[in-house]
Amino acid sequence: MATIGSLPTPPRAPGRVVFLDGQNEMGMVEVSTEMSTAAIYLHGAQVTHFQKRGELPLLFMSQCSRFSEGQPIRGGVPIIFPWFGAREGLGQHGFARIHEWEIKEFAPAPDGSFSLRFCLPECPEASTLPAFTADYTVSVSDYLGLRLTITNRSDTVFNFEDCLHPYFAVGDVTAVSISGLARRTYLDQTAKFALRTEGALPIRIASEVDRIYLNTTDPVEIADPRLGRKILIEKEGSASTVVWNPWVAKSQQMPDFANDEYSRMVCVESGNVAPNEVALSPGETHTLAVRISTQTLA
Ligand code: TA6
Repeated sequence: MATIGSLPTPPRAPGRVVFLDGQNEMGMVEVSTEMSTAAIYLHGAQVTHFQKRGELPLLFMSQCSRFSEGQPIRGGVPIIFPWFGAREGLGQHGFARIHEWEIKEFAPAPDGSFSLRFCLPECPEASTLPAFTADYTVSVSDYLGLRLTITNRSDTVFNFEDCLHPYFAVGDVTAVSISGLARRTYLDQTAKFALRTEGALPIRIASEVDRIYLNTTDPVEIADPRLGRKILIEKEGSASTVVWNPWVAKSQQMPDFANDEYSRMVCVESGNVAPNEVALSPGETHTLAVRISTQTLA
């Protein structure tokens, strides 16, 4: 893999990797290949754009998103680590998504795709945790590949939650159906984490949905008849899947999200949450891998 310092110019590959200032002069990388384009902010190592050539963008980005220190970007794929949800006196969803990651390597592949590796530098919030390293690899191809690798560098067990939290762009959320979670049990965050069981039919969205499906390693598919596409989310190293749409009331409570944007997005997230949290032994490594691809909806 090439390293940034060793290449005076972007690699002579069919595609291009360009480093530039994005919104609010935040550092970002734009990747273009023959198959797709992508954009990744160093802030949170957050993929904010992915688009296969000839298709509409895969990911939703709020028009009201903040791009500022200490604030998460509202859209794309936030990295949720080392905890999911609220923690007394601490930020929602951990701190990985509000710090600037370092880009360590990028490499073109013979098939014209690119992979870029980021790492999370030392940060104050980590001082109370067992020593760890966090690496994140993004593969830009005719699919979007994401791999979050956590290594326990301490001599104690490191318990953490992780979740890759993509906001998918959809034509009309009330028209999509989500399959792959039939009969799974879930924690219903709209009902004080009540434990419920999903039915046999694909999930439809007609109100706020905020569900942590447990003990599921299956792929999930979003069928979007408005945009005429299916989004397939395959995963490894993940026992939880989260499905979220804020619907009307929650949208109005989010300052970095427009009131009507709920109809154009849905989150299907892959991770290890709540009882599925990871207990990583000293010296061990855990990888959460997600592969997101699209097909035309026949
Ligand atoms: O996606 C599940 C969830 O935990 C929802 O409850 C909602 O809070 C969402 O994450 C977004 O969280 P954020 O902190 O980015 O507003």
